[in-house]
This record gives sequence, C-alpha cells and structure tokens, in this order.
Amino acid sequence: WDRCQTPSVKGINTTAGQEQQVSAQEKQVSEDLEMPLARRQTETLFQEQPETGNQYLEDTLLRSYLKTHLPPKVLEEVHQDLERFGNRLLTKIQPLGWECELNPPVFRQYDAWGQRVDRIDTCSAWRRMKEISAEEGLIAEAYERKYSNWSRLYQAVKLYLFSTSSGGFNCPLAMTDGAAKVIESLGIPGSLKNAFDRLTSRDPKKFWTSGQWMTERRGGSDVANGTETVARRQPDGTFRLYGFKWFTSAADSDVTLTLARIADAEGQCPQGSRGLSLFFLRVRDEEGKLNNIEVQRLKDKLGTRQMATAELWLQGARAELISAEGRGVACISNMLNITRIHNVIGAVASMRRMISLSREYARRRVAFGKLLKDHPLHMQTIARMEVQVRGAFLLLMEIVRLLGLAETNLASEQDQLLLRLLIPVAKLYTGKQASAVAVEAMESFGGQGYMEDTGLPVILRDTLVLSIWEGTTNILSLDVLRSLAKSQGQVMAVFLSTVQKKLEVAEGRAELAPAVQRARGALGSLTEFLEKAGSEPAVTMELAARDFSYSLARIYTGALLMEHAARPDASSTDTCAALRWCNQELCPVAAESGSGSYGAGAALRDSALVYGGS
Ligand code: UCC
Repeated sequence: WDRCQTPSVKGINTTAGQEQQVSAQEKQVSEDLEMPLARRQTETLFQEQPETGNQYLEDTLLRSYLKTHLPPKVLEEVHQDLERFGNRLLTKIQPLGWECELNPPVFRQYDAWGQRVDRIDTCSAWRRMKEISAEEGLIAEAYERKYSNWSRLYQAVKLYLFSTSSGGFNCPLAMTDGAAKVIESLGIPGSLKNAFDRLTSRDPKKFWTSGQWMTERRGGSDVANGTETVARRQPDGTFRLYGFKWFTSAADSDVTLTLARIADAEGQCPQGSRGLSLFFLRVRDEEGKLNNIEVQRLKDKLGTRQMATAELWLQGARAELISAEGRGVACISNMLNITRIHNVIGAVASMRRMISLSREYARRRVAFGKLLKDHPLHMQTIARMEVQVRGAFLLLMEIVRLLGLAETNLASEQDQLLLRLLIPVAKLYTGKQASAVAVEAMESFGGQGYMEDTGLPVILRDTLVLSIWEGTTNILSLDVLRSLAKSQGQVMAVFLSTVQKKLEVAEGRAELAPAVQRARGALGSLTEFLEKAGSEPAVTMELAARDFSYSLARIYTGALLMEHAARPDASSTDTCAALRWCNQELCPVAAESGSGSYGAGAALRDSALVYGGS
C-alpha cells in the first residue's frame, strides 16, 4: 500500500487501538467544524489508509501450510529467508513496483538523427527488479534443487510474495522459468548451456529473462492454424525466421522461444500443428542491436502497463531449432504448463493482497458510527473472499508440491497424471476467482477503491488479464478434456481416488462431516455425469467442458481444505473455511446437465439466444 501513496495525500499512520482511533476521529471532526472554511477545504487528512506489514508473517495460512508439510530443517531455513524477504518487499521492493507503474516503458522508433533504432526504454526500477529477481533466486531456486522436491514449492512461495510488489516483473519471470524448463527437459544441449545458466543465475550481471512469442495475428488460441512465421534453413544449420508476432510480452527480454514452420527447398511449409517447430533466439546481440527484428509498436493495454508488450516483425532473425521438427507445440507445452502455474501464483497473490488491504481498511474506517469491521454484513463479504483465496492457495500448493516431486523423480505415475490435469483446472478456475475477488475487494473501499492514486485499480487491471493470459477459460477447459483423452480416462480415476483418500482423512473430524458428505455426493454426481456423457455425441463434452472443469476445481479444492482442517493443530477457522467452501454447488456440471444445457439442440438454442431466432 505504501507504494500507492502520492506525495499530496497525507496518510494517518496510527497503530493505536481502535477505540482510540474512533475518538481521535471524533476529535478531528469537531476540530474541523471549528476551522475556518478555507482551511477545511485544503485539509486532506480525513481518510484512513490501510497498512499491511510483512506479508509472510501476516499470512497465517501460508505459514501453517509450510509448518505442516516441510521437513523441520527445511522449514527452519526457509522461514528465516521468507521473513527477511518479507521485510525487503515491504521496505524496498513495493516502492520500486509503484515506480514501475508510474514509469511505463517507452518505445523510440527513431533517434534524433533519423536513424531507426526501435528502442524500448524501461525505467530504472524495472531494471532493478531484474537484479532483485536474480539476487533472490526467484528462478534459480527451482533449478538448484537445494531442498530436493521442496525447492519448487519454496520458489513458488517467494514468487507469490513477490507478485503484487513486482511492478509486473512477474510476467518475464514466468516466461523465464518456462524457457528454463523447456531447455532442461531437452537435457540442456551444449548450444543452450550458456542460456540455461543465465536464465537460472543468481548473478544480476549474468541473469537473462526470456520471452514466449506464440501469438500471431491469426491465432491467439488457435496456434496450430494461426502461426504463419516461416523458418528458412541456413547452410550452417541455423535458421532465419520471417513473420509477424502480434503479442510479445516483456519484449525487452534477452532471449525468447517461438514457433515457426520450416520451409522446404521449394519454400513450401507444412501446415497444422504438426507443421510447427520450436526455436530459440537471442533478441539482441552483444552491442544491443536487434536480431533482424523490427518493433512495430507497443500495445496499449488495459493493465500490465509496467511491462512492454510489442508487435514484432521478424525479418530474418537468426534462430536455433530446439525441438524435433513438427514437435513445436508438444515441446512448448512444457513452457505453457510452467507459465500457467505462474498465472495461478499471480491470481492467488492478487486475491491475498486485495483481501489484506480490505481487512486492514475495515480495522480503521468508521461508517455509521463504528468501524467497518464491526458491521456484520461487511465482514461476511470479506469472509467469503477469504474462503476463496484459502481454497486457491491450497490448490496452488498442491500443484507445486506435485511439480517438485516430478522434477526430482519422486512422482508416481498417478502424481504425474494428476499434475497434468490440475494445472489447467487451477489456471482456469483461479483466473476467474481472482477477477471476481479483485472487483469485490475494490468495492469494499467504496469510492476510494475506484481512485487511481490508491493503487487499487492497478491491482484490479493487472488481475483481469489472468483469465486471458496463457489460454482463456474455454481453451483451458478444452485442455482439461485433452488430458482426459490422452490418458484414456486414467487421469479421472486418479482424480477420484485422490479425492476419496483426502475425504477419508477428513472423516476423522466430526465437525467436517457435512462437508465430507457434500463432497461425496458431488463425486457421485460427477461419476454419473461422466458415465452418461460417454455415450453422448462429442459435442456434449465440449459444451460441458467449462462446467466440468469448474466441478473438478471445486471438488478438489474442497478436499484440500478439508485435509488442511483435519490436521491435529488445525484451527476452527480452517474448519469454517472447509465447511463454507463445500456449501456451494460443488458439481455444477451435473446440475447443468440435468437442465439440458449440453443435450440435443443445446448449441442451437444457445445460438438463438445470442443472435435471436425462433
Ligand atoms: O498470452 C501470452 C502472454 C504471455 C505472458 C506470460 C505471463 C503469464 C504468467 C503470469 C504471471 C502473473 S503467451 C500465449 C499464450 N497462448 C496460449 O496459451 C495458447 C492457447 N492455446 C492452447 O493452449 C491450445 O490448446 C494449443 C495451442 C496447445 C493447441 O494446439 P494443438 O496443436 O491444436 O494441440 P494438440 O494437437 O492437441 O497438441 C499437440 C501436442 C500433443 O502431444 P502429442 O502430439 O504427443 O499427442 C498434446 O498432448 O501437444 C501436447 N499438449 C500438451 N502437453 C498440448 N497442450 C499440452 C499441455 N498443456 N500439456 C502437455
């Protein structure tokens, strides 16, 4: 919040008890009334500014999760580092994040003498974020594996704490992590060793970030048909790329991965998904000159304005083929799965930040003669958001726990299947949750929430992209179906048995019984739906994809909340969160199916509703 304070606004920095605050306010009001009118008009000290402290120390759910799951020795070290990092975020990094917002990147196409330069100038705070990312090991941690399978989770926790203070630097970090993952999954070929070392470096002077240039004019979601970029083979075995990339996030990155079609001797290119191959390229050379790339313009975005997103012409950019020919999509999906996890991190972090600010504001702001926190309806609203963020947080932890196991060869086949399924489920669900929570939390500040200089609209704008970036909700729902088809249904068997096991753990706690019962009912409805859908035309599953994915998200998250609430040292708050989560419709796909939303004629009826018709 500190970062959001403009010099013209005076905040009240009291930490005194609330009663004192109320009486201080009353005193202020009576003093105001005695003031000459002119002074009253210039006085700005009349709103309470919420203040949060060390994010790590204040996050009770995060701390209880780490205490429950990490081995004691790891916990001890991690705790110390996170407490230190929490202080650094509060005192140093948050103000830099705000500077990034105030000084967005500027594109300069020509220099003063008419030379084409295509420079993207970023502010010093943005460049400092890059150094901090290296110093803090925000990528390195996951690849050094100092804490074996727990390293990935630890990295995710640091990124979660960093996210809303990062001034948008979480975006290049997501893609950098994705690029490192792709290179690692290729066995770190010699030609990419230097790049891998730099992408995973703790040395700010060496550290590189990566882009992910997937989107072209004809294809944001439909990459297979929309990618027009052509790769021409050179005598030395490298390639030159020709094409137009329509959205390139963090275009100031050092390197990138991108897709293109390799032309044959006649200049013909294979079409479709199997015609795409994956390339690695340096964006600039040692002198900073672009690699036969022209920047057309920077995008004028609703949010993430701290970060340069550009339209780029590739005019013979020198690149290295890194996938097998025609295996570009399969190869880059390693990157997509990592950036989708980062998307989940961003979603949970945004929710947590907005709720923390809202909670603090309610401790200070007086309305109708009492603090907001003493208005039951206001508290109910924040409590509902708290249930959402708790569920999303546990889902995130589950995914990075599984990823950590997979990356250290400790994952069973079931763990791997579950991970493949839960990534799109979590990405699509938390993206939507975060947008809803950010809007609700903004409202909890009344008109203040709508004011630019409070910083709240920045968080809102930057949150709204999360359901679009890295695949929209519908595309991710179809990816959920892809994971089912590819595993020939095995993934569902693993899902069902894992939830069952968690429910068995929760059964030991009598107070969780209503939640267990509802989750069992939802599992039954889900199974019944799948059995029926198996004999329906394919369009049924396509129409059901989103509701089906929501059902998986709600059921699995409910099971995680119950599991957390069944720990020996669980609090009544943990139980309450699990019960409340499970009180919602856990299996919307079964409910909708019953009302004929996916059956014969449903698509025509939807179309008639949208466009009119009989
Ligand atoms: O939006 C962007 C901005 C970047 C900003 C980054 C910051 C984010 C972090 C935020 C932090 C706060 S970049 C562009 C984003 N674009 C997308 O996400 C693309 C969305 N479209 C899809 O995901 C589609 O589903 C496609 C492109 C993957 C569909 O392609 P295809 O070629 O039609 O799909 P196929 O034929 O089904 O899959 C080809 C292969 C198959 O493997 P094989 O051939 O062995 O059977 C699939 O199983 O790829 C495999 N595959 C996957 N494998 C496809 N998707 C996956 C997956 N998710 N995991 C594993």
